[in-house]
Amino acid sequence: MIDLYYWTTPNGHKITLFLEEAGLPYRVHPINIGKDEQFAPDYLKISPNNKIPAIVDNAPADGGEPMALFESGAILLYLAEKTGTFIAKDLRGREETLQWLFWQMGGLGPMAGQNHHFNRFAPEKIPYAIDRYVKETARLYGVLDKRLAGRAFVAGDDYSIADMAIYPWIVPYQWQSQDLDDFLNVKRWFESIKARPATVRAYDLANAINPPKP
Ligand SMILES: N[C@@H](CCC(=O)N[C@@H](CS)C(=O)NCC(=O)O)C(=O)O
Repeated sequence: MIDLYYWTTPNGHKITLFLEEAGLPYRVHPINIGKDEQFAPDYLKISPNNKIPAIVDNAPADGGEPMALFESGAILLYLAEKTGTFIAKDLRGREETLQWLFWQMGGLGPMAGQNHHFNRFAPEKIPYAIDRYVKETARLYGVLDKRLAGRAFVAGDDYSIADMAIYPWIVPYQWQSQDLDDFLNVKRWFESIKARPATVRAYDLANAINPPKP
């Protein structure tokens, strides 16, 4: 059984996408970051960077004590290795997957996150910051679009942890002032992941935990 410490944000969705695809049993512990629950001392023992997501695997492969993990990319890789799924087994395929996973972790996630902040949440509208992050997000969408030309998924024919890391950051494309009609390969890939039964279950769970405000 996996304990999942979760809130309904893109980095949280990455892990429910995996768990739903893999059919691994898990228990959700909502950590409402809007109420600062990520700073609770007990949570910091699991997730020292005071962010979601985090997991505790109660049955790690080494047979030892329950194991806590934080950082969504590290969690996805851990779960892929634990189950032997959603990462290619051959050297080249595996490295393709990891490069795009790290591209999301180091590029798309942080840049789209700043985009959300300055475009949507900052109390003051700062045109320089908005312009910078909208343009950088568009550049990254362009990189992804090129990568997806002639490929079903970012690492090739198979859906992988790289797609699971990227998809939740494309879901709020309108918050990021992006138009999927400008990125037709991304649009096709996006629609195919959106329709997966595991994706539907993951987002239904999010809506049940934190219903969208009218
Ligand atoms: N690099 C981290 C980023 C995690 C992250 O930024 N989580 C956000 C929600 S998407 C959070 O917990 N924010 C609460 C805070 O910053 O206090 C990861 O990928 O796990």
